[in-house]
Amino acid sequence: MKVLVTGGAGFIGSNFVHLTLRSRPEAAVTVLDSLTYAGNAASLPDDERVQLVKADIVDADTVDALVADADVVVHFAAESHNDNSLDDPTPFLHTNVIGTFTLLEACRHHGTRLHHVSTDEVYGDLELDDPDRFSPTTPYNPSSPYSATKASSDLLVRAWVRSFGVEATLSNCSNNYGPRQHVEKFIPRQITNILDGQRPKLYGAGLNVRDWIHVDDHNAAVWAVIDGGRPGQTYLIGADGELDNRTVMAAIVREMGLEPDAFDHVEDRPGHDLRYAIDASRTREELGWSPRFNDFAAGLRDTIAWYRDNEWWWRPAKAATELRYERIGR
Ligand code: NAD
Ligand code: TDX
Repeated sequence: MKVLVTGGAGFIGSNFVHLTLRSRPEAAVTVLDSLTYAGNAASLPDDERVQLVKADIVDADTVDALVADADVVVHFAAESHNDNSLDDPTPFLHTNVIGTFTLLEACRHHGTRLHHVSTDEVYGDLELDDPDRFSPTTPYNPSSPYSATKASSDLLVRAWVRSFGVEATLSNCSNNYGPRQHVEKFIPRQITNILDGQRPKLYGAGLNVRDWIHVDDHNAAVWAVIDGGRPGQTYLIGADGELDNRTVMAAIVREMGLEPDAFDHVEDRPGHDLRYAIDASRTREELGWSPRFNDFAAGLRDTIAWYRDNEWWWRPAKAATELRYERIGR
């Protein structure tokens, strides 16, 4: 089975490639990735079953040739960071919207099976006490340029399924954590700040709730959708892992041996979504998937250990990331 993974040098995509090599002996993987600041060839396994093609997802000729040669395409490539999208939305339109369009056209021409990886942020946010969680019928209501472009890409996929019969599935997942996540994101930023002797940074009061899932659980669900998902269908992926940012910060600080108040409150993110929460019952019931990493404290401990042991991986990105945060005052 030839699997084309777009964005496979990023956080979730590279973990998907590792999982695929471990669990699918018949699979050969081609990664299409332009290696932006968020992509890292060193995240990929050194294995003859993996080939990296450095190309932009909007490069229609390259995308067409790679799709022609694939049995299935898994589309992770995206600009993925909300703070960056507030600073400059341009690359988000380019990659998330035009990139997804380019890939859809290639899948249409070659009749290739596509799985599109998306986010729960397309649904906007919830009140802290809202009894309902996001479900496949929740109306789209994105808040940031990032989530608006991901919502756009989802709608393009749905339209290409309906109008052109493209055989595509979609999944919308909650916040991932685990190894190889860029140091701009919440959990790795705090861990690497502490390893660097710098204070961690909490946005606003830290009351915002995220629904954490281990990256391997997300990727196992992606494989479950590829294997058993119905074309045109959307599957929500989450592990019932709601925690507010203060609680996650407290767990990191405690686990790394610091005093409970050893972090700074910094200016809040504009338009900051308050709460995400996923109802994954369709995915669980229809596909028989369930998360295996049900102990967040243990998963966090392993993630901290990974960053301690792999400074070579994150060090090159750290200074530039913090400079960018300094410029936007967070
Ligand atoms: P990431 O930023 O770590 O990785 C993105 C990858 O895409 C990088 O390797 C980058 O080089 C590549 N890329 C970016 N622009 C490209 C372009 N124009 N052409 C080719 N490659 C390009 O992101 P991630 O956190 O791994 O997220 C992967 C996907 O999962 C995204 O679609 C994101 O929206 C979605 N998602 C992420 C989360 C999360 O918690 N991180 C949750 C749900 C969904
Ligand atoms: O230093 C920080 N301090 C802080 O309090 C950072 C970087 C973030 N935060 C807060 C903001 C959010 O409430 O932590 C929470 C998580 O922030 P991010 O890691 O930036 O993630 P989020 O904005 O929730 O989006 C993530 O989940 C959905 C991914 O980045 C997206 O790609 C995915 O679609």
